[in-house]
Amino acid sequence: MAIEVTQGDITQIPVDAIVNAANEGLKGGGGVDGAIHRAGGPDIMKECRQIGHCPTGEAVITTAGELPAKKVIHTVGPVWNDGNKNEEELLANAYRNSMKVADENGLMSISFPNISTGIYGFPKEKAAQIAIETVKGFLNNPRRDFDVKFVCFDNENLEIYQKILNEK
Ligand code: AR6
Repeated sequence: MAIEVTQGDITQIPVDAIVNAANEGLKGGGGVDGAIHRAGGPDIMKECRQIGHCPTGEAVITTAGELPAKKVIHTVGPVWNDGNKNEEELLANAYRNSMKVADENGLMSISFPNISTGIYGFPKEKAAQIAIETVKGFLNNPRRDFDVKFVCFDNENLEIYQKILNEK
């Protein structure tokens, strides 16, 4: 088991599965979702349309199109409201269900963007704690041999992840 943090564009880093921070309609959008569809080409959207919908906290899988990956796992993080709308549990679900889909499909290396911390406004520090705890929990119980990369785009997230991972 390996967890690492790196900075960059998630569409450029080869792995088995790239996780997308999508919306419930799987309609594409800005942020990392836009970057994934742009770099991966139209086949990803074709499969998203066939699937149609993904509830917050769940995850679905499509082709990776032209991306350097076998599959894209689309998950939907929560929109941050005031913290009393179950946001923390829903974010944990998004990470856990993405890992579960990777596991079910035999995808052993997986990269995550910082789900919900862009347009959806989730506080970054809290989101990073949840992401790391949830992924570690999944990898340890039962023990599983995955390579997980947290791909940070902005410096703030990178520093937060480095701090948390170095502390533990
Ligand atoms: N590679 C890695 N991370 C990226 C990239 C990239 N190329 N581009 C942006 N990020 P966001 P959300 C980071 O807004 O908050 C979309 O419209 C970004 O800096 O992409 O979950 C969807 O369709 C931030 O840290 O996703 C949904 O409607 C992180 O990715 C909505 O946004 C997540 O920011 C989802 O919002």
